[in-house]
Amino acid sequence: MANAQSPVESFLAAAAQAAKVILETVEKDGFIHVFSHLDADGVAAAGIMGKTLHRLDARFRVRVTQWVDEKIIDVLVADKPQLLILTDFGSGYLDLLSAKAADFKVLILDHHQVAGETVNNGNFVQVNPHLHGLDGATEVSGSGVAYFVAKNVNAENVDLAPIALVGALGDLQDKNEERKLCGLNQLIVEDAVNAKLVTVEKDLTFFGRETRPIHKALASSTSPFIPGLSGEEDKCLAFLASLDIKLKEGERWRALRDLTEDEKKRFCSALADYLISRGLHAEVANLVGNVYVLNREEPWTPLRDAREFALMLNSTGRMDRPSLGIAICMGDRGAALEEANKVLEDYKKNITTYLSWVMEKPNRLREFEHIYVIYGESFINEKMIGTISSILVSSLENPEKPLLAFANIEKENAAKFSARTTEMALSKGVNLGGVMRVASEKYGGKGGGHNVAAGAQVPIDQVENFIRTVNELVGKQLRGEDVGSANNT
Ligand SMILES: [Mn+2]
Repeated sequence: MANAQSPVESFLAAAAQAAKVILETVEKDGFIHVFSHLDADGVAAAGIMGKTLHRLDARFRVRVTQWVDEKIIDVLVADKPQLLILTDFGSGYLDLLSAKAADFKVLILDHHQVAGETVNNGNFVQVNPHLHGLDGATEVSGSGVAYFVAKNVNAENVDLAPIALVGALGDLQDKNEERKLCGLNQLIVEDAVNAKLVTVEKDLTFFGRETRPIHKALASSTSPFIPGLSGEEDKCLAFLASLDIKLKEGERWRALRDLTEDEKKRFCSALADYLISRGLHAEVANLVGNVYVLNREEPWTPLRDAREFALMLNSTGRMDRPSLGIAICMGDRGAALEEANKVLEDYKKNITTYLSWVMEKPNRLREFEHIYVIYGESFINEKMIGTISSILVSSLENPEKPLLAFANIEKENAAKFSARTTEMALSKGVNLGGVMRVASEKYGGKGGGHNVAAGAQVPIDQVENFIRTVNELVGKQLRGEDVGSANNT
């Protein structure tokens, strides 16, 4: 770096520059179009931007979608916004944006790997940790980037810090010791704690530990995903009974917080044994860790625990109801929350159905030399494929192999792939962003992403070729060979 700024300082300077663009646009009463990704992080980012613009009394509109493509950009620029803000995606589509939107003011607030060039006419401002030597996979999420911009717009927006943490957890950025958030995320944690909005506790990381019957909390665990227990309340009941843990106090179901220290120890060590007996050693570390409690939320709602909040946002995006998630991020606790609760329940049912479907027959989850592949084909909804691979990646027998999952997108005659890597594969040099880009482009598709999580879309008749190539490329990376980066410049 040419100047003496630290990476964090130069990132924050970029966020301040983006804030200036927003303020200038609002001052001229310009129309602003916010466009965001539909996962939990993207919905959180949309909520943060929505709230920020609402507070400025700006004229704006928010839309959420699964990806950026030519058709979508055509629609966006047809609105003739004075400012187009992309959150939680955009950096992977710079060439496309430069070709289609060069005459528009564009803010890209993203944390994905950067691909292509921004048009050099002063119209584009990009805020992305990768441009400052910071890791976008673990140190800050899309909603975190949006948060730093929002905070520069107005210090009052510090109250959106909890939403940025929800987004980071939704993107699984807590893959650190004791499931802590680190890097720029840690700065957001400090903001939230200082404002008394969030408390950080160390406990079992299951959802509903304050409110839910223990067997239900256990059955709803997807991080870790515990084969044989996750999604299976009956088996969880039997498991707890075998540990001699009382489930009820009189008529009332006990929650995890009601367990005595001794019971909690017994429960944890039995779960650890269970995971180890299934070869899931790495998951033991995920049982206990930092829990992020949103102090102002009602204890019996899913919004109280930041990870569960993230699951709810994800559910609204994946079930085609992202406006509910955005409304909740912007502060709605009435009808939107009530409706989102229903969406969340449906979503959980879907996940359980898909997971048991995958495990039911061996040809649905196939093992190759260097990777696993879930053949979701037309059974798994393509919007759920990323969720399913995130849940299952750390539960497979060989922790060295990344997991690919795909589902067909019938109307586009394409297959959508989602890839997730394990910590072990990552430490041995696997970078899925590069693999997905190189392999998909070879077969007329497109792809890219982070080193730990990436995606691709390929023509349906090229699925087998694509899988074969991904398997080869991952093998090469494991041998230390370079296969090309996620960035195609
Ligand atoms: Mn994200």
